[in-house]
Amino acid sequence: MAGLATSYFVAMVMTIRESPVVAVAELVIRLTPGALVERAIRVLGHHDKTFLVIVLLVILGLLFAWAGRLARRSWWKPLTVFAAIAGLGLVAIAVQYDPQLTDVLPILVGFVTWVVCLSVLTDALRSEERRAARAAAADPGDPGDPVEPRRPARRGFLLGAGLMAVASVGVAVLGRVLGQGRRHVEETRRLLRLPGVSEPDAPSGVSVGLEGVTPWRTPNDSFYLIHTALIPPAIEPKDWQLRIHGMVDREVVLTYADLMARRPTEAWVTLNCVSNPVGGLLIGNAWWSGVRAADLLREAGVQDGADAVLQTSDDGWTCGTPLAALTDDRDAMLAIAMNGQALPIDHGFPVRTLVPGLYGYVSACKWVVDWEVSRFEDISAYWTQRGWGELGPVKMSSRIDVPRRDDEFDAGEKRIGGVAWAQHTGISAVEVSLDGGAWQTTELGNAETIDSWVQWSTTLTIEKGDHLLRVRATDSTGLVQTGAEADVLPDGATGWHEVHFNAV
Ligand SMILES: Nc1nc2c(c(=O)[nH]1)N[C@H]1C(S)=C(S)[C@@H](COP(=O)(O)O)O[C@H]1N2
Ligand SMILES: [Mo]
Repeated sequence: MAGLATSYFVAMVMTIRESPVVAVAELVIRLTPGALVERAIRVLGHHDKTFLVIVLLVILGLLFAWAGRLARRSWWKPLTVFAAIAGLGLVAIAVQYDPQLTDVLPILVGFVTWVVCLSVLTDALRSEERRAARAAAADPGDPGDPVEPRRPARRGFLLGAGLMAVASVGVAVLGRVLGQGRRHVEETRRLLRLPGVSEPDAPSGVSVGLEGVTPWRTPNDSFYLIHTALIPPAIEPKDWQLRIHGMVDREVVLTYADLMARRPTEAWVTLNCVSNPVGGLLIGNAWWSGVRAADLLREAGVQDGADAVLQTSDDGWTCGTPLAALTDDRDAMLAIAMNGQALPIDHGFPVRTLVPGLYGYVSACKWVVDWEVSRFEDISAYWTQRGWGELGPVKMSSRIDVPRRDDEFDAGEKRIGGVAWAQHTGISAVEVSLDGGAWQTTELGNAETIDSWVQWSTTLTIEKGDHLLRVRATDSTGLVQTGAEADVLPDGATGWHEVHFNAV
């Protein structure tokens, strides 16, 4: 019970999913022949899932009882039973729609709870059993029935089990109460209609049409996620406010309704993480809709001498953003939508900041609630306190998506491709070099804006054997991407992405 309760708690509080037991019920429904499911629905109406969950709980209860009996003689046999149950839960979670890494947490926490509670409750009893067995072996006249455990051990067990039962109910009820807020926010988010927010398809010509090259537009559910908060804040739009204060003439307080009432500014923008290694995947491109930061700051009246805005998230995370990047013509925004949908909770619902050309850690504050106009010398922010650079402009880079590392394919003509970005400057060329040979130009997909990545591709004739492919970009000012390797710390990686592959 305790393990079910803690896993339910974690699922309720940290995710927007049901408990793992429900995932197993859904798996059972999926694996049941359609005709049988239909008949069950006819008999049970729409309580079929509830019914199935109750059946599962009864089965679990029997398995737990059996594991408890096994615990009399062995510590590892019951653990195997629990591990098998947890394994089933993992399978059920892995096959559900859009599984996330955090969805595994309820299972882990539940399993650890089982291990700990089982050992706390049964260790003393097991040594009693062994004592009784020894006594029986020493005295052949003894009928061999297990002796009643000594009273302290028994009393301890009953007390422990009782406490755990009470705590389990408490944990489950608490999870339900806390989880409801989060689910309500998700429901509100799903039903939001945002006036003026559009949902365009990727513009024509941006794709080079090569399978294996990352899609030009990154869908919300596969967009990379980075945040320090263990549990992303769930904020009702009606409770959200942004306070703009500090070195301003007039303090401004904005509500979500205020943002919705303004005509949104919209743009394709690529978001980069400073921790993205050369060739890495911590980058995505989306259609963002929101309100121009420059307009808001003008309304507040920024005072002379200010050069930074200290942004604070509802979760306490902070970042210092260069004021110039928020007020120049790049249309930095308070974003409310991503690819035409209200921001997903994990991506900062209801409101986050988005600044083309700056790494996320200095600019893209999710669940943003406070802007303090200030000076860099007077502020310190989450990552800059930890040794990361203050300004955080995105460095030009390029990546090979096809072929993948250690791919093997037939020698001959081979189409290759990938992506490149020089955010807020623009890419003018992408070149590749095979086995250290001369740099050859590639064809670029349409560059819809200088703030998004571009796709590149070309066809190479490849001979049998091992090969090394390198890529480098040139930006619109003529600057060629450096091959000098730098680590992601303190302000972003540099170097050429290279891929080994084999032609047969
Ligand atoms: N509140 C908050 N906002 C944050 C962060 C964070 O840890 N907390 N991480 C930042 C970093 S380092 C990046 S790269 C981007 C990632 O945004 P995404 O998770 O929507 O892709 O968010 C930024 N905004
Ligand atoms: Mo990041």
